[in-house]
Amino acid sequence: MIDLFYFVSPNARKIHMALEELDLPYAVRWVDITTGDQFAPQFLQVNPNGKIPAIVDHDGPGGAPVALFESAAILLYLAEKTGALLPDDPVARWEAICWTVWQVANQGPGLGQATHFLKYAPDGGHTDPYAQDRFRAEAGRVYRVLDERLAGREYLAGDMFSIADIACFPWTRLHRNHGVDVAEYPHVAAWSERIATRPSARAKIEDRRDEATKRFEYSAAQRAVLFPTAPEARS
Ligand SMILES: N[C@@H](CCC(=O)N[C@@H](CS)C(=O)NCC(=O)O)C(=O)O
Repeated sequence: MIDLFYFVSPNARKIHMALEELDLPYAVRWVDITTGDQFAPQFLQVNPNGKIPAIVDHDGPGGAPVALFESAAILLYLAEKTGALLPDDPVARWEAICWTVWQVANQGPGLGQATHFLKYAPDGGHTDPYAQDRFRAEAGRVYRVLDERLAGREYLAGDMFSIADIACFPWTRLHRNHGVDVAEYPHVAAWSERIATRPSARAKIEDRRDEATKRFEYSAAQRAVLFPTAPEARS
């Protein structure tokens, strides 16, 4: 059994998709990152970085429990554990790994900042046009790079659906949040629609957020937890 430490987010959705693709048994452990569950001592033992997703595989290497964090590491772990979702051909395999790492180093951070400054920042970010312009431009770059890679390919590593596709797909479903219309990137749009038909992409986890949080109408207290602007107080 695998514990999936989860909140509604494209990063957590990757791991949910991978577990569904691989048909591995899992239990969802809800971590409300808007109220600070990610800083609870018990959770920090699983992920000292205080972010979801994370997993505990109770049947880890040698049959012992293992805790893992960072979505790329978790995807690689699950692929290695099952011998699936990575091509056997060494070149295609390393291509899949490159695009998985690209996602966590480029697509996730760039689109995350675009979402922040275009959608969540105070006053809708209008007080900070530099940040909005900067990350709208970075979002455009990220979609262009992905589009060029997908031209003439069904999936990021070629013919085979892999963890690289699982890593990148959930973010592209949120293109409007990035100041982007995915239709302007036709290869990304077609690939994303193809993946959206997979049962793993349609699988649902109960959304335990309240209605205001679902609309991303965060209270001052939630903003202080999620978007701190002062250095951490250390005792
Ligand atoms: N590089 C990490 C990013 C994880 C991440 O940023 N998680 C966010 C949700 S998408 C989070 O837990 N935020 C809570 C916080 O920063 O306090 C990964 O790919 O797993």
